[in-house]
Amino acid sequence: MATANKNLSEHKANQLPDISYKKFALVIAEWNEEITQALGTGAMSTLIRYGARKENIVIKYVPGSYELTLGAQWLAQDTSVDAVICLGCVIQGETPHFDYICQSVAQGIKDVALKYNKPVIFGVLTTLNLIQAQERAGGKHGNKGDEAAMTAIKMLGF
Ligand code: RBF
Repeated sequence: MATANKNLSEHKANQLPDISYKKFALVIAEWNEEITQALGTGAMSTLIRYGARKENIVIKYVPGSYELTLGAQWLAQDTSVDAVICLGCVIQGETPHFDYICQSVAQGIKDVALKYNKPVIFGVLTTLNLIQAQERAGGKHGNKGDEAAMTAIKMLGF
């Protein structure tokens, strides 16, 4: 996930849609929980800050990032859900099958978005180590959960 050159939270305020009646679903992986909880907190606070109602945000947990796709599918098939935000953290140094997990999740999330024709956002950190993940979960590179939420909002204004 590029961080130094691009921050997906940047926007022109007058271009954002009214999300006060939009329904969001967050699916959060429990693996690397310290990180994914911080991503979830960032996503929630951004949705609320830009007008979403707490009662219109559902949060579901899956064991690991590999399960995000199926969790996203279960949420996306609910016609009342406008956008799904997937949050996870895969750390390369600690995960021999890093590439398999990352590729599967990236493809899977894209497939769900296309199948249900709604935003399904890839908010999965894929880092070399825990420090890089911390830097992107509320540290010096911001909070990618926040950016994932902003991406969902922007897509709803497409
Ligand atoms: N899930 C993650 O979300 N992040 C990880 O870094 C991660 N590392 C894993 C390392 C190993 C050796 C295994 C077996 C699983 C890992 N998982 C990780 C869990 C994975 O996403 C999934 O939950 C399990 O493989 C069960 O399908």
